[in-house]
Amino acid sequence: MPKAKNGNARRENGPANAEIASMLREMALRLEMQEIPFKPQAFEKAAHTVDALDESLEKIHREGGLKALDALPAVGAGIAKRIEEALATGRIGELEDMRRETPVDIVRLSAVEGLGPKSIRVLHDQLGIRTLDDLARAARAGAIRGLPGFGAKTEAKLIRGIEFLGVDAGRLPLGEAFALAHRIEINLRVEGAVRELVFAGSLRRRKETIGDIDILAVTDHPVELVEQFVSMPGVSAVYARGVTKALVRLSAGVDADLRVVPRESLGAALVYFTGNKDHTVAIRRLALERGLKINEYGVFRGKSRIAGETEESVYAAVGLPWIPPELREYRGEIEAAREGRLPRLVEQGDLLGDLQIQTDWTDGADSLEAIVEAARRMGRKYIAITDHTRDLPMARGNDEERLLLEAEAIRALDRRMRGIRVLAGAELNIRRDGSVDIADEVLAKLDVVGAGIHSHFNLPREEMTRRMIRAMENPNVDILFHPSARHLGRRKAVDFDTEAVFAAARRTGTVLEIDAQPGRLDLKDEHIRRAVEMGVKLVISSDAHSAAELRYPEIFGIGLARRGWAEKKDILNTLPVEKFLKRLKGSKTGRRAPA
Ligand code: DGT
Ligand code: CA
Ligand code: CA
Ligand code: ZN
Repeated sequence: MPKAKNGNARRENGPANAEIASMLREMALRLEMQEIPFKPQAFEKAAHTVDALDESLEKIHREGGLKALDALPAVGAGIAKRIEEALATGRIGELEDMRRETPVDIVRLSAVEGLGPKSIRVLHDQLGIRTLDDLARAARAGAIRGLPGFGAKTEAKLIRGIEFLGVDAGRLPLGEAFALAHRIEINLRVEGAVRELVFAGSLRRRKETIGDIDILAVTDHPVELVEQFVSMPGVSAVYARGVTKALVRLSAGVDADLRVVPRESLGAALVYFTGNKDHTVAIRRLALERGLKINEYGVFRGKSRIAGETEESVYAAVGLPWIPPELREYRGEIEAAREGRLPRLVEQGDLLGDLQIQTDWTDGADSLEAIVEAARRMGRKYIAITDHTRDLPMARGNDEERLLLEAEAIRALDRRMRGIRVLAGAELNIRRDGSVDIADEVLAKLDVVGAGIHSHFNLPREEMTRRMIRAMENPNVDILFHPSARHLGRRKAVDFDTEAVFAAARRTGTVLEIDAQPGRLDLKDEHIRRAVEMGVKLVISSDAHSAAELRYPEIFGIGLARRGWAEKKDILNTLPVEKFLKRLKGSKTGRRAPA
């Protein structure tokens, strides 16, 4: 096997290999969980082989068929067949069956030090543990120590192991919390007892993970509302209930906190319960300086209430303009408010375009026509279709020929459409060395080119930084997609020098993406803020793989951008299409569509 480990060797193996390797690894874990002898080791070894390949499995298979796969070291006929299946369909049927049979998150669970597949099976069968969160909860509740083969010591070790993983087991990604909140809202509004219902806390601040869901309600029927809340579907335990408040556990693994507040206190309660704590403590300090008292019921001078019905009134009482919730992290927003230099944050409704969308030409679920029609109906003025390219055969990535075919289809559709401009684009793969997987002369024919990291996530910081900068130096790469390549709860951000990368974005005129997929949220808030400070331009895009996901920019992207202090002028897809295209570095002659 050619195992050129020196960095200069040209490497073609992309994520396809990595994805197949992880499927094989999961097969190994699951076979081990079933206590099947020998096979797990075979799959594990094959996974190793795949990881170390210098060529893509797709290419090996294309050139040499099943025989060439079989000829790989440690890959026998059975495993070769499964690799072939994965290449053709993106999945291994047997693996899917095993996942259905025992629906445990075996990959993340087995990452916990001291926890192997056989123990995972016991934990699943005895306690119904499926996820890392389940495990953390059971261990902390002392539910594990009684199981056969486990003791208090093992339990303590598991807790340490979970903590070491750095996964905050108690927190929910924003996207999941949002979906839950939406269901709660529907349940609470159904009877009509609610006059006002608002989410407060970290959810309102749009933080990327949520500890618990805080809800404020105004109602004339508090008792009924509390009753409705504790008995809604999805409540697994009621921790506390009173006349005006209740705290429940949801089976999704997070708590929800309801408080009924008087109408005239809603603003004060919102300020108090939106937080964050440091922000509200600072507001209270300002009140004290003015001889005022502030709490969740209002702002008081002596016994008289001088403000509290609206948030504006509360901020005004301490001499400040209203501060948007996304800024309330005690990161300089109070000084900025006092000095009249709060940013004029980008808003819902500002976005005219969407610059990253996949269709069923590659791994999207919907056809080009369906996606474009959905985007038009939701009011987008322009969208770029950016299907995957060659190095992602698992996603049926386009080679040059197919990419140009798709671009033709896009242009034909664009000519037929009214009210929306459809741009021909691509989502390229940034290779290990910073080159991209589509030839320049083809890229020059597209309207918008994005490139992202989909492989080699673990390069050392300097190499990663060089790689990203080189990709941005490509005159045809307009946008760096999901710059840190993180996948929340699954893959951490790649290690890169943000200062150097943002400076290069500025210098080369490369736009950075705020990817609004709830599993990505990439760039993240602090990075957006720094990029904005450095004068880098951004776009907020959906990274949609289906029509329903086209809403992600409004649901998640805008909030994220606002947490990064981004204004409308920082976000290029608030511009009309012609102006937008002019701001792309690639918008040179020859880039526009030949009629
Ligand atoms: P989370 O739930 O961990 O994602 O974060 P938050 O910010 O939602 O925090 P949470 O749910 O504990 O409390 C909601 C808000 O209530 C918090 O942002 C500020 C306010 N709050 C809670 N406890 C205190 C407190 O002890 N003092 C003050 N000033 N405010 C508090
Ligand atoms: Ca909370
Ligand atoms: Ca709370
Ligand atoms: Zn991508």
